[in-house]
Amino acid sequence: MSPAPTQVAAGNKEVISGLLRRFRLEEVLNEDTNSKTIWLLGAIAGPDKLANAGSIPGETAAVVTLERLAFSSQDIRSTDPMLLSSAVLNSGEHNDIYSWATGTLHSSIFKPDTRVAIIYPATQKHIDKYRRQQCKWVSETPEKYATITRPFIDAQPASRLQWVYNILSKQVESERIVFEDADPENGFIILPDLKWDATNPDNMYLVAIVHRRDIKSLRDLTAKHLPLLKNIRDNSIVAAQAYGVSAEQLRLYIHYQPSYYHFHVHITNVNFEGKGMLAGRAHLLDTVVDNIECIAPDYYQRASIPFTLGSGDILWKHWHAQSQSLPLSE
Ligand code: G7M
Repeated sequence: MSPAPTQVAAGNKEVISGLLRRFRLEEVLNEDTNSKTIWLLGAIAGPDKLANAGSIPGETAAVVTLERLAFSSQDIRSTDPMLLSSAVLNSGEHNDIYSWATGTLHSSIFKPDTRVAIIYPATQKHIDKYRRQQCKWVSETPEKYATITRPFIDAQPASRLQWVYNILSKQVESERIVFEDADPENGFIILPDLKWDATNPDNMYLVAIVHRRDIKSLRDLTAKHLPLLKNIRDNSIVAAQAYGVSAEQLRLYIHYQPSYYHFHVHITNVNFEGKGMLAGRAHLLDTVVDNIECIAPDYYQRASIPFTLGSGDILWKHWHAQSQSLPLSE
């Protein structure tokens, strides 16, 4: 199995700086003022100097995510007491007891203020995922799952999961692993999600990726997977403790539909809120365990499961074509 050329190894500053310098902006795909994030589509000229990649001639699509980092209460309290007095303001208003301004804080300690993520080369699926799009609601019966969703899942190229296999075989991100149970049936790796820089526990975001490769999604879970699910639940607590996050601060959930059809569980600080935990996508691990254990061992094969899809999502195009009895072009 060859290492993935598509994701830049974390911490490889030179490679990432090189990619950013060569990035030519084509389109702002989306922006979110709440999370202070912007998603950019552009092109990067080859040849490329990624460690494990061959030369990529010409220009190739790339998606860059820029996210303003949150303030850390720890820094404000202890590490950098001069933070507020260092403020250089460029505009301001004052009215009675109210004052406000914009400006820049100059920390005495160098602190990054932006998180950059690059997907390069980006596929059309990546571009569609980040482009602003309308949300569509789908109610998936077991029959619709069998005729629409499962064939779509089975048609996913194995290369989409290369990043997962690279983590499981410790070719990348091995220094970020916080917990591993190596058992091939009930084992998994827990590590920080790429969306979290592993510094501020208030927005802790870990992901547990199972070693076994035969569970594509929530739909495949049955009573025989209960030991695995409970194992993840118990050891998420252990992993979170490494960041000072206690059991009652944890929110564990599974996406349906996920972006990647290799079973994994999201482990987040309950104080952190993001789009990934909205109804229509996130299923709490506790509820999943209960449904299988207390309601029916084949609950997820018998249930109708509603979910949302973006209008640009290829799976939505399959659903739409079916409901209109249209032939599929993809
Ligand atoms: O939506 P879904 O349940 O498939 O979520 C997959 C999760 O995996 C997301 O929260 C991604 O941010 C995370 N993720 C995706 N990639 C490509 C990576 C990666 O290379 N490393 C890590 N640590 N997390 C990833």
